[in-house]
Amino acid sequence: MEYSDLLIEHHGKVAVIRLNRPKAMNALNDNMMNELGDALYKFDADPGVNVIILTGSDKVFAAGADIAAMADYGYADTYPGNYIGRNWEHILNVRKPVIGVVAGYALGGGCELAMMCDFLIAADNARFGQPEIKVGVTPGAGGTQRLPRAIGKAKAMDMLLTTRMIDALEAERTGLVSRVAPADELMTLALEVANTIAAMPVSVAMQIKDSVNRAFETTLTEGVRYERRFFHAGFGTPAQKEGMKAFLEKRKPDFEGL
Ligand code: CO8
Repeated sequence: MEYSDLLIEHHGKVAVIRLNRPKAMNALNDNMMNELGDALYKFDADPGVNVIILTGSDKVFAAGADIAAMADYGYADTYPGNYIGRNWEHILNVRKPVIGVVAGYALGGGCELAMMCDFLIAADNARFGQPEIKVGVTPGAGGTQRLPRAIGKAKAMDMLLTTRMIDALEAERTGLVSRVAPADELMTLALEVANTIAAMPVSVAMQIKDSVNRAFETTLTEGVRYERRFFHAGFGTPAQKEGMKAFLEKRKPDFEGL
């Protein structure tokens, strides 16, 4: 598939997907979300890729769903037409780690898409917000659910009801992003982090991702039981053999293809 709204780069075992509708502040529309799903599934299945970075430009990650595209929608286009559900959430099916790398605005659907990544690294110019109320709708892709889980109810309610944006430092302080870098060093840091993960056994990275996500869907006891199954099963894998042998032999492990 040729992409018109995405740019793709490869850096070793890291695939970078860049949202690219510069004239519309990377507003998310059907075509972009279809392309994004295609690229994500392709890299998830590619043995040459261990980690995926999802990013935008240095000015904007995404300024939300495309308001021009949806302004004239009626109910028939939304619930029966499965707006959002039809192509927005492919990212949630990706089993390899997906790092969201945010510079500039991540607003509305853009903030929701960022929150669907496994973790976020932000530039110091990043701004996160859920301004949907200002265009007369609620968030529709998880803003009212993932934001309070990420930063707590008080901050989330404030952002959702007043449309107040938070900057990168507040996002880091409240746990929405894991690291912040100066804007001109953002991709260097993101690739460093991604390459660190890419050098680990990809099968274990997938199991960790699966287990952490399970923590948000189940009880503590069931979550730990889920994790324990992966831990036990690990002893039947080459990754465990190589990892522990390398430690005892005081050498770097080689997890290539594991
Ligand atoms: N949709 C469509 N076009 C947009 C959007 C958008 N969300 N955001 C910006 N643009 C366009 C502008 O219309 C403008 O186009 P033009 O040059 O043709 O006039 C161009 O991008 C540049 O934008 P600005 O001139 O406004 O640039 P500024 O630097 O002055 O401001 C902002 C940047 C602050 C990002 C501002 O553009 C803005 O507030 N944008 C809208 C943010 C917003 O309200 N987002 C929420 C949208 S609703 C939503 O996301 C619902 C999510 C539910 C799930 C979605 C499923 C698909």
